[in-house]
Amino acid sequence: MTAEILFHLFSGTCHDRKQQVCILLNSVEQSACWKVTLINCTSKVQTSSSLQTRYFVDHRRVRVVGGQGGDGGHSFYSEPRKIFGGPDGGNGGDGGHVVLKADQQMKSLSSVLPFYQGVRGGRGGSKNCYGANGASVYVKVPVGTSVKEDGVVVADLTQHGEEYVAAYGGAGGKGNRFFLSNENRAPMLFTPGEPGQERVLHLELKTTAHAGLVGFPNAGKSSLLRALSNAKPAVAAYPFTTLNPHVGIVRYEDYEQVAVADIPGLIRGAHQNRGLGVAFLRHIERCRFLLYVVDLSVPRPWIQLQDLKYELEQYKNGLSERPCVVIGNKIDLAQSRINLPLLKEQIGDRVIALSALTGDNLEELLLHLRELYDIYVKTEQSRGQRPVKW
Ligand SMILES: Nc1nc2c(ncn2[C@@H]2O[C@H](COP(=O)(O)OP(=O)(O)OP(=O)(O)O)[C@@H](O)[C@H]2O)c(=O)[nH]1
Ligand SMILES: [Mg+2]
Repeated sequence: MTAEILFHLFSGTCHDRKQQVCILLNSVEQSACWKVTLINCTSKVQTSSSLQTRYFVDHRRVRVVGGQGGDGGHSFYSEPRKIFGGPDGGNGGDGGHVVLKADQQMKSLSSVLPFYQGVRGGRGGSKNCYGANGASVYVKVPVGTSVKEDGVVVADLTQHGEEYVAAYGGAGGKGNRFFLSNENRAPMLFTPGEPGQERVLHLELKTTAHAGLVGFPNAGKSSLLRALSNAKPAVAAYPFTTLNPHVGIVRYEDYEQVAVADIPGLIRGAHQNRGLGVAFLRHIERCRFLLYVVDLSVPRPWIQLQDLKYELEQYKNGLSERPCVVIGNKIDLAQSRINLPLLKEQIGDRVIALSALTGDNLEELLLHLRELYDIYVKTEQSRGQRPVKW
């Protein structure tokens, strides 16, 4: 019976496991032992699901410290027939560097930690043995990461495999053998290793995604990203459900992939840090084209669009001029169907009316998204630059 229960416990999903255990517990005599197993299983479930939540991160502040150099050795050679063999303390090894390395597998800075310390160099030993150099610590960052120090760009990692030494390790100290001279045949002096370089760097991704979903809270941006891609941002009927950007990938039949970012909702005055503030305008700035999502069911939806463009323009001149398309969401609602012609009339531009909830007319958006992407790729190529591919 024990083996049977354990088999059921560790097969299937965690949620299933709990259910299976509950069912089995009804059929088996409940002992303290089984209760412990159940509690352990539940706590594991909670830990793993909280670890799985990983947001898209496009800027990070990192403190990097190179490894400390190893101390010089201090010893004198001695053997039975050669008691005063002279100084033989070797030099310490150099401390390891902290190196940023562009990797095309990385798409976000979410795995970059706030602090990195290089490996310490080894201490110099006797018999003129040098200490081992500390190994370099490599930090993988996405291609297109720009490194800033005190607001000044110090490196741009634009190619796969490109490296930037963020912090140099300290030099190793000198052992007492180094100080041997005609004047001093038995030097007692040795020096400690130097500390590694210490810096505070700001890493920024130049591109958050190809397309950014820009809209007021509750407009349905997250619902739309869920409908377009495999991303699963939270959806709820209250404002500011999304607090961090999410990136979903839209896949086309010819294997081209378009990255779409769900950016937290903007409100009037966002450029003055109202609502969730200017941080999210910065994410929008890093999108190549914009998808304005307007809730068609609210009265006078064109006001939302005007406000959004105004906020973008206030944040950065020309930002609202990026290639864009207006998406009228929630067309499944009766009020939306009344508002749609009014919106078209007011803005005099194309509006893709769809429903993220029911999936109505998503195809039109997918086709237009691909057109915007193709234009972006051609523009970059004509400028002699490589377009960002996902
Ligand atoms: N009827 C209808 N409801 C929708 C549609 N799209 C989204 N909703 C609802 O609108 C509410 C808000 O949707 P979200 O996707 O969370 O909106 P959001 O723009 O991401 O909101 P924030 O994260 O707060 O900025 C949810 O209750 C959704 O179910 C739609 O096409 N039709
Ligand atoms: Mg959202």
